[in-house]
Amino acid sequence: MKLYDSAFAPNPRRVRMFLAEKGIAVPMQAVDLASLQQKAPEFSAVNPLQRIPALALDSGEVLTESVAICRYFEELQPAPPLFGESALEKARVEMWQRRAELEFFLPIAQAFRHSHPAMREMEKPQIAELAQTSRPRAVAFARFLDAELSQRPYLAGETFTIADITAFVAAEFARFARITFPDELVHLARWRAGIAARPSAAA
Ligand SMILES: N[C@@H](CCC(=O)N[C@@H](CS)C(=O)NCC(=O)O)C(=O)O
Repeated sequence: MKLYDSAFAPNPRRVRMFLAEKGIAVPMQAVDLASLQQKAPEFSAVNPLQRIPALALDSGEVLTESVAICRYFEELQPAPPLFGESALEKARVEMWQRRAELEFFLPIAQAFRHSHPAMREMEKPQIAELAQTSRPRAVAFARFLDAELSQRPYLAGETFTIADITAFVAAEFARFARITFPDELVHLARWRAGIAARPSAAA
């Protein structure tokens, strides 16, 4: 088994955090996005979509999509549960995971990809207006998260889940997209500080 990874990219970070929470070690191979190694024939043979992370299994099969890779490890090693346990918990985690990904991670990624000079070769064409409209979308969702996090410690309830990983990694990445969250979002700040203090945040 081998995980194709990159130190600074947010999607691989989600998988590294997830593995750290589980205490699972997987051999990693770095893919250098800056030199467009993901588009070279060698990596394109691994993932024709030319994106990381990708998990190559011993059978030769390759899993991509960060959440699918995490789901695989959750099934292999259920403890600690990061996708919920009861029917209702699992549905809540799914709801928050999708909200975090579609309403928060995506606009932050779009703002970065469509404005940062380093992304010129990866995002063609770069659409400045898309970056501009994505920033307020991300901040609006941060306000919503703040209100939700005034009610409970984590997005999906009392325990830390993959939804927190997705939203935390997005929030951390926001500064590279020149997005700042208002100081008044104190519940969001409390939640972020708590997750930043977890050993997995350093993974
Ligand atoms: N939906 C995929 C997205 C993967 C993705 O976009 N990865 C970025 C790094 S964070 C990438 O490989 N970018 C390379 C490129 O755009 O050429 C997932 O959840 O894993």
